[in-house]
Amino acid sequence: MQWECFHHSPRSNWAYAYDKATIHLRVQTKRDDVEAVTAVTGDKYNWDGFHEDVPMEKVASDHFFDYWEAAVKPTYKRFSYGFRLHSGEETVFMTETGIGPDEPHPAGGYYEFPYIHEVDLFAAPEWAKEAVFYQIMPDRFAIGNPEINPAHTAEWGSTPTYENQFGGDLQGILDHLDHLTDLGVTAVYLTPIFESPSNHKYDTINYTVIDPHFGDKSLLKKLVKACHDLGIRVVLDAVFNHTGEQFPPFQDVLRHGEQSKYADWFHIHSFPAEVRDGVATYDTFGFFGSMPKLNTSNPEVKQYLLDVAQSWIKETDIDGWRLDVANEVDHQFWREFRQTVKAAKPDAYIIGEVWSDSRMWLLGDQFDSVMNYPFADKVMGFFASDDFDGRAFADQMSNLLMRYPQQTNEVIFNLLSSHDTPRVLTRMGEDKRKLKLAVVYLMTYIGTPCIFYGDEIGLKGGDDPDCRQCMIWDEEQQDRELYDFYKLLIDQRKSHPVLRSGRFRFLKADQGDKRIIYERLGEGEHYVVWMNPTGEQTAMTHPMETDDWEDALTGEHVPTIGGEQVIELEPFGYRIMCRKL
Ligand code: ARE
Repeated sequence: MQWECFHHSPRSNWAYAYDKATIHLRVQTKRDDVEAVTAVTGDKYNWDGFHEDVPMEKVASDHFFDYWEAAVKPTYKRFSYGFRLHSGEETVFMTETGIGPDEPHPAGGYYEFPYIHEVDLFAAPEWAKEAVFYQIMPDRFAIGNPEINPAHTAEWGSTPTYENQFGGDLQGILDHLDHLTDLGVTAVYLTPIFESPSNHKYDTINYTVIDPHFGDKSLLKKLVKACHDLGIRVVLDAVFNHTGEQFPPFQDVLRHGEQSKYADWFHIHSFPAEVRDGVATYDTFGFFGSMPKLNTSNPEVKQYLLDVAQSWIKETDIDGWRLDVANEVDHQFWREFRQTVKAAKPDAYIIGEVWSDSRMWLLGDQFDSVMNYPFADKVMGFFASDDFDGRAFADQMSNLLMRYPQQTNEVIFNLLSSHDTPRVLTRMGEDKRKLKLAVVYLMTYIGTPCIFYGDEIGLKGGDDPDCRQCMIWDEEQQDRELYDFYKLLIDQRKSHPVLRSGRFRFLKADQGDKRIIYERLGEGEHYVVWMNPTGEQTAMTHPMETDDWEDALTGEHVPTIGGEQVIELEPFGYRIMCRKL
C-alpha cells in the first residue's frame, strides 16, 4: 500500500463532532489502493473496558484519493483511536506517532478526541438546512413606490449598466411576495439595502439607514414581518470589508488627514489619503479607490459594525447576514461578530462570501455557511459543456464534500448563479434542457439551494452588469414552463427530508461516460436521480435489490426486473425515483 498517501489529522474535516454524541472520523488513502480501513477506538482510561473496532466506509473518491468515514458514539464523549489499513496480505497501523506493521499499545500515541463539549459544536440553524433561498437585487426586482425613485431612473427593462438605477424598492418586494410563495421559496437574501450612491449599494455611506430610494426602517420591519407570516426568512447583506468614499468617517480622513479621529478606521499607507495616478494611498476593495477598506481590528470600528449587525436584528427581526468579501476581514472580528449575532438571535444564519476553500471560516466559531461558488463552477461546467465525464465530475464533487464536516455540507449555500456571475440559462448556451439538469442537481444535492431572481422565468445575462436585468412581471414575457419546472423541483426539495440530510453518493460516474446516477439515503427514504447529460437517447441500467420504487415526480411504479432497473432517457433527460425504507 502507498503509505505516503495515508492522511488523517485529529481536527477540522478529518475528526469532528457531528452532534453532541457522535464523532466522525475520516481517512484518505490513494485511490483504489486500500481494501479496508478500520478505526481502532477505545477509552484511554480503560482501554480494555472500552475497546471497539469500527469498520470505515469508502464514502467518496476524487482523482487521486479514496476517502473513508466512520461515525463513532463513545460512551464517555471521549476516545483515543488509530487506524488499521488492509490490502491483500498487508496490514498496517496509522496513529499519531506514525505508520507501521505493528499494532501500537494504546498508550503509544493514538490520536485523541479528548471530549465533546456541546458549546464547541458547530451548530448551524436547523431552518437553514430546510430552506430554499431566493436572492434579490432590490433595484432590479420591482418598483413599489415610484415616489422614491432616484433621479434619472432608467426605463424598466432597459439595458443595465454599472451606473444606471431602475427604481426597484422594498415596497416592490412586499408587493410580489405572492411570487415567492407560489414558487415555494422559504428564505430571501437581499443584496445591500443601506444608504449608498450606487445601484448595487456595496459602497455604503450609512449603515444605520435604509437607502431612501429603497424605503425606510419601518418598511423593512413591515417586509420582514410579512415574510415571516408567510414562512419566509430574511437575510441581509453586510458590507463590512469596506465602505463607500462618501462614508462620513472616511470623508473626515480626507479632510483632516492624520489629525482625523477616524484616521485609524482605515488602512492609510501615507497621508494625504488620496488616489494618485490611479493608485490609492490606502487599502481598498480590489483597486477601487471609492471603496476604502475598514480597519476591523480597530476597537471603535469593531464596535460600530457589531452594533450595526446587532441593531438590525433587534429592530427589524431579520434572520441573518450574508458577509461581503468575507475572506478579507480578520478572523477575530468574525468570531466576535458571530458571538454578537447569535446573542441577538441564536438561530441567525451567517453566510460568508468566500469563493474558495473556506475551512478557516467554517470551524464553528465564525460562519455557518459560505456561498458555494466552487460548487457552482463545477456543476455549471459539467452540464454546460463536454469538458469532463461523469467520473471527473464525481471526483470534483467528492473533493468539495471532503473539505468540510458533514454538518457544514448540509447547510452550505449552494447556487448556480448570482449578481456576480452570468445567468444559468446564458451559461448553458440557452439550452433549457441543460439548465434543467443543473437545477435538478442543485435541488437534490446536499446543502441549502439558492435561486437568483429571474432564473426561474428564463432571464438571461452575461457578466455583471448584464446578469442584473430587471425582473419581468408580464407573464406573457415569462417562460412559464420553466417557472413550473422550478416550482416542481422546489416542491421535491421540500417534500423529501432525505434531500436535506440524507447521505449523498454517486452510484454511476464512469470515465468516458457523461451519464450519472446518484443517491440520497436516510430519513426513512432512498432517493435516486438518473441523468443523461448527452445529446443521445440512452438506456441506462443499474442493479437494484428491491421492486418498490416509484417515480418521484409522477408516482408511477418503476419496475426492477432481474435485480436491475433499465431506464430510458431522452437527450439531456433525467429520471428521479424514490422508495420508503
Ligand atoms: C463592477 C464590475 C467592475 C467594474 C465596477 C465599476 O464588476 O469590473 O470596474 O463595477 O464600478 C460591487 C458591485 C460590482 C462592482 C464592484 C466594484 O456589485 O458591480 O464592480 O462593487 O465597484 C471577488 C471578491 C468578491 C466580490 C467579487 C466582485 O472576492 O468578494 O470579486 N463580490 C462582492 C459582491 C460584489 C461587490 C463587491 C464584492 C464589492 O458580491 O457584488 O461588487 O463590495 C474569482 C475570484 C473571486 C472574485 C470572483 C469575481 O472567482 O476567486 O475572489 O470575487 O472571481 O470577480
